[in-house]
Amino acid sequence: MDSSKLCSDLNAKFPCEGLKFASWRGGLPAAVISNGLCDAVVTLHGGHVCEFAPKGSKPLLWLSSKSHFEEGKPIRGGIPVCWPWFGGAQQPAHGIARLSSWSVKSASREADGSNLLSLELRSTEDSLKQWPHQFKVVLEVKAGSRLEVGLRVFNTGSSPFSYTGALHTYMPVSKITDVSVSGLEGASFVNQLDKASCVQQGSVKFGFELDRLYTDTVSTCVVDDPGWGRRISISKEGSRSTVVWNPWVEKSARMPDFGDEEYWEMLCVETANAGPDKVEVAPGSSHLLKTVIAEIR
Ligand code: TA6
Repeated sequence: MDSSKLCSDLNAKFPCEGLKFASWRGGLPAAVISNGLCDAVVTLHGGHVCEFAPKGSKPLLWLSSKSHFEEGKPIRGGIPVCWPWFGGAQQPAHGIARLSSWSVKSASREADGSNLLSLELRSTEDSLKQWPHQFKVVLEVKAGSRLEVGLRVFNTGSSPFSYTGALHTYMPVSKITDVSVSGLEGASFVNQLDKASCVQQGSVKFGFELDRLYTDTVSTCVVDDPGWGRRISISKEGSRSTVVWNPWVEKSARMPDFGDEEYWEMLCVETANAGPDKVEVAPGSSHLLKTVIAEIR
């Protein structure tokens, strides 16, 4: 269906103050939110929270200037939904959810002035060929003075399944070598570049390719950005692993949808179920992975 026709049908079906469906970048149908507390954009492609900025603040999410905005390709930035696998060991990398077209389940304005949007993805004959399990996944986005994103995975089949995944959050920073990430002090991590097992000493600092899977941690992380005089907290539920990533020089140059110099202005702190933090869901049960991103005032 043509994007503008779909959006007008969605606006008729889900009338909602502060939230309108519209054709966004690349013509992708998206929920465009502007509710006095924040501005945000969520595309149906990938169930992808692309933009979020509290009113009067710089954005808390980062998008590459080189990102694709088309079916079949992941969006580079925002919060990619990595599911039902995390990483590139299986193709497509980071799973099928971020390449799928999600449907709208509900849209509402909450009493606190925020907007609540629920998107849904269900198993299909095609998805069963890529991942042989029946599922329903609901992405719940609460956009207000802070951003809450929950990924609830339901097992709608008759046998247990297990998966890995992440809410792969990209955030803007003033200058990567001037910022740090706290909250992971003393946590064990696997360096994804050489698979070495390490323990985090002090806060995480940047100045080289950094790709770390922190295991057995439920901590809230804080990005401390003195250049912009701000701190961003990333708290979580349903997750015992956190991934921190900055591609630095060579990896940036290898990614066609990432500017060669963009590593200076971004980092990822990802709320994950990755590595040993694999999730098993029994038939009829569900698991919630949730991240809350807020500016610390
Ligand atoms: O979360 C870090 C990571 O796994 C990196 O290894 C890098 O591959 C990044 O994800 C982006 O993956 P993508 O498939 O989106 O290019």
